[in-house]
Amino acid sequence: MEDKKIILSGIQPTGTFTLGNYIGAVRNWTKMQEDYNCIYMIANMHAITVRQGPAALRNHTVEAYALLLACGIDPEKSVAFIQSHNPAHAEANWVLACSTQFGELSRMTQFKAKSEKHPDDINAGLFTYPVLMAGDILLYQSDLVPVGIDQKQHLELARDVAQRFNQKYGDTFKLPEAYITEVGAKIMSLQDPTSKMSKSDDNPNACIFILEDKDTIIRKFKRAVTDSETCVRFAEGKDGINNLMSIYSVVTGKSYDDIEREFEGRGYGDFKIAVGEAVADHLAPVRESFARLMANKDYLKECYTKGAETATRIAYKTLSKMYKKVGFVPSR
Ligand code: ATP
Ligand code: LTN
Repeated sequence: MEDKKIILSGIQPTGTFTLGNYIGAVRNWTKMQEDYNCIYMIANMHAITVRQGPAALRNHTVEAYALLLACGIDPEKSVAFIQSHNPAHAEANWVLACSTQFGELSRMTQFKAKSEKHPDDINAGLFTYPVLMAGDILLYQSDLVPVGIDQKQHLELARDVAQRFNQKYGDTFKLPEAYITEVGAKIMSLQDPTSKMSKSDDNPNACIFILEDKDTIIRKFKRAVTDSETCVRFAEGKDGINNLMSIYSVVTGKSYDDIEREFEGRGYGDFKIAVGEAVADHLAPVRESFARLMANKDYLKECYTKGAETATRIAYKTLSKMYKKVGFVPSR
């Protein structure tokens, strides 16, 4: 790999990507491929912290991989792989867990939210999830981690764990930084604009899935919850409209001022249709490319096998350093 900064990020195969995943994460990943050494991962080990049917997980994993490529990740330029194909992740997880405190994991808001959502399955994996994630990042000596704002707390924990390990055992890990864009770092639910748009939302109208057809996308935007005003403007308390404006801004490249001018004197109805159309048109090439890729599973397999080989080679350099530092005796 050339001497460029290292980017790493991951996405869970818990369902088709939403517009939130696309705008907050994957869209930015594609843009970084020229200037950085990029490593992107389908985090299937993270996904089983919440119950997944085995067949669904298998399908979603291959689909998520195809979606990464369909969104523009080029497997020739970036390393794109499936987490469970690289055993270093599970191994690093254990060692790092022994440098992570119970108290700091207890403070993770995602753990609290997911425990509330699944009170009958508050498993240990859900609790230690951020340790696995810290390993994902630290194994590759990543400089930057492009994520949506919901992952910021996990990133901070990864830095703390790395720092603690470095202090205890000597310099081992580079300290990673979160890379979070200003617009689109948190796309909100279309039905409850005070909560995050999430793949696993029970209400299908709350989410735009990036493979949905144009009519469905427009219909969902038409039903989006807004407020009782009629003026399209970005302002405090107008969560629904603010959300639609940031989506429209990202897919069209227009500023908030441009958008306010464009819709001056026009109602929310017109604006919602315009957002729906712009989003559907923006996503059309992704849908087409996804269909082509899914018709060629052999090619996908070739790509993820190769990705896993490269990822494993890079990660084991760090893992063997970790093992040495903590005092594990080498087998030969
Ligand atoms: P789940 O609902 O299963 O927890 P998710 O939709 O939150 O899934 P993840 O796989 O956890 O998706 O996240 C993948 C990436 O997408 C992360 O970088 C995350 O920060 C980002 N992301 C997720 N939802 C949003 C959102 N609504 N707005 C912006 N970024 C998001
Ligand atoms: N936890 C992340 C997915 C993820 C990730 C990572 C993101 C797993 N490993 C490493 C960045 C870096 C999420 O989006 N829920």
